Amino acid sequence: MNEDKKINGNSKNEQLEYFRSADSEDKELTTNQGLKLTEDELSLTAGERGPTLIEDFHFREKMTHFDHERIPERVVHARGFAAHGEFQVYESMKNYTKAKFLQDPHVKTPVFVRFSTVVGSRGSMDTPRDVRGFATKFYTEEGNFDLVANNFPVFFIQDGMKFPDVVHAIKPEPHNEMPQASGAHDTFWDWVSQNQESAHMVMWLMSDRAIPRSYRMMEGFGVHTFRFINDEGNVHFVKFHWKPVLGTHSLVWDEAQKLGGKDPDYNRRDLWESINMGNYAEYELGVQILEEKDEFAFDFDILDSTKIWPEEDVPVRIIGKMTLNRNVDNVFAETEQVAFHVGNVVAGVDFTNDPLLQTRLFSYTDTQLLRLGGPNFHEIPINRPVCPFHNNQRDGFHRQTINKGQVSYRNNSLANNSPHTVDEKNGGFAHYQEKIDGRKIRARSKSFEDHFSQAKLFWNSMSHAEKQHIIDAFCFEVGKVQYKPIQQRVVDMFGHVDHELAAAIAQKLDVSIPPAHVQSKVTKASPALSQENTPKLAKTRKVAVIISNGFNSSDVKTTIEILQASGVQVAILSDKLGPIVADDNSKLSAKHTFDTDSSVIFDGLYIAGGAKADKMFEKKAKMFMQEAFDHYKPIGVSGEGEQWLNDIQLPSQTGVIINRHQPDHFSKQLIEALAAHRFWDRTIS
Ligand code: HDE
Repeated sequence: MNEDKKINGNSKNEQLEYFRSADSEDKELTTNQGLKLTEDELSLTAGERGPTLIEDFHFREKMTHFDHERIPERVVHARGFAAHGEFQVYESMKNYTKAKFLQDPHVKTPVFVRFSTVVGSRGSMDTPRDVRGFATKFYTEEGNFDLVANNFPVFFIQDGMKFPDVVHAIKPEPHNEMPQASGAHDTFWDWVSQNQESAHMVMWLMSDRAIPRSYRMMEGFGVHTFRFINDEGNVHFVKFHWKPVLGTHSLVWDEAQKLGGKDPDYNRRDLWESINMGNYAEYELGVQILEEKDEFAFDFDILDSTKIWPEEDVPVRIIGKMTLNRNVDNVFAETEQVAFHVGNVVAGVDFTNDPLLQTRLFSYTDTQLLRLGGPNFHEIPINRPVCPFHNNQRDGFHRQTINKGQVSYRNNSLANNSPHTVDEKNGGFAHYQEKIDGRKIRARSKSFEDHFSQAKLFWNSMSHAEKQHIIDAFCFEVGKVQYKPIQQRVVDMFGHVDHELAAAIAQKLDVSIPPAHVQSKVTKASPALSQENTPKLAKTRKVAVIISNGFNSSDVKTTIEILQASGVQVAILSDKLGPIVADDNSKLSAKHTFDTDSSVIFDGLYIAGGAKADKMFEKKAKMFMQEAFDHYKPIGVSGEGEQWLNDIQLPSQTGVIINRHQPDHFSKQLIEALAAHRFWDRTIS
């Protein structure tokens, strides 16, 4: 194609603006052919009570469009939510890569990021136990670079040949389409127990990482080993990381399940509202870099996608920051139509022979051909590069460009329209010339054989609470399996990881405990794997301030002011919407009620009560308090709130803070408690 028409300026925003349709205020209603219409709500009939006529081209156009308004959902990662933003590198990465967007700290590269769950269908809930997709499209001046990442650093399988199998196993079972968005069923655990290479990934899946509190509080990992190549042609191995500025935080399982009903859009709402409020989602880009000579320096294979490079051994170097600062205008046009491809790279980034990566290179284009209906999906506004693109391709479904002239092939002497190739020195992409010498075989290297050491490393790195969550998750998921031999096989498999883990699950499932001597002998831990060691901030956390008529004005208002000054979001909650009258007759307006919201929506509670609270109010406030307590969340109380707290007699009181007319001190403690996020040392009865 020879794309001479400039779609607009070079920025992605300007480009999208070109395609954005204006609001229809004051416009004449027409058909898609431009015919002005006199009526749009009555179909054409033979008489007022007669049959509808096939002649009604307007009705048929409107209905045909509607009938075709869905496209196939993604076979995995169907449920997603996305936002626009920008990326800036902190310092030039010239020594390692020639990728232009990683050279100049002043350059802002537009990005589009789509977060997703993997298993559930497009209408499923946001908070199942699942891996999350974290796919970033960098619109660089040298073309699009897609970092199609997940929030776990490893994957289920080592070779993409098994991808259809693992996906078929974890998706709803085909005979009855159950369960939705869940691995808690026979086919998944049958598959796991027969594919020991999944052990490490399954540990992550059973951990708190699989139920993120927010897309803004989630790490991202490129998973595979890629290559960086600099101007001199020097090569390094590289792994990509996203580190959320707010730290990595999770829900608890009971909360995640309740949120599925109370607010199935919990994660997308969080991102949408945060961006609208100016609480932009921020992530730092990190790279682990290895010299080529160190390819074989580890006790695992760096081409194996079921392995991490422990951060303590290969430090993550932080090289830039991404800020998501703009919501989409139209979910279908942008989030649904965006087409990522792990093969969209720029000069300076290249692939390795990781067999998982190699197979992904086929799958992504293939899937878009079906989903987006043909080979021209790069012309859809969200997928267009911001730089010009020229080749002599034409035609095909949904072609937008009107290519002119007689010639549609390159190197012609007729039309003078042959785009010329570009050498490497001038930005042309040349594949890394890796020397390959081997037989054509279907086999896997012996260096991929150890499936349990890093699963054990992960286990060793968990805190006491995190380990308990993993045990609980196994008991839930495998407990739902109907076929007893599968449960035994799963327990036996994880007996090769850790005996304590396997024994705890075995007891709950009523299967045999595997022998202790089979467990992995690894004793090392990697502190970077535990969420206990993540940044902890109260900023953007959401607190329900629960008040009734007669609440103590000075306590509550000072507390709210201090919380808001530290970036905490405050939601006034009562038994009805509208003004709630304080003891000094001033008012606060409630925007939330016990009917509209639930404790699981909030990170913490401040229950101030009110002298005029009735029995029903008291009962509901106590229910909120008990549930938040059971979810290990911070709870602040004052006035009647303190009485109610005493009434419910909580077994231990860490993270419960009492305000006795010292709102300054109280607020400071509450902010610290919100930053701590959860109080795992509580005894939950
Ligand atoms: Fe994907 N994956 N994947 N994947 N993947 C897709 O592409 C595939 C893998 C990831 O928000 C599909 O457009 C194979 C690893 C994300 O639009 C499909 C294999 C990682 C997204 C596909 C993998 C990912 C996808 C489905 C094993 C983390 C969502 C729809 C060889 C590094 C992108 C689509 C979005 C989507 C294939 C494994 C990340 C079918 C064959 C490992 C974030 O092409």
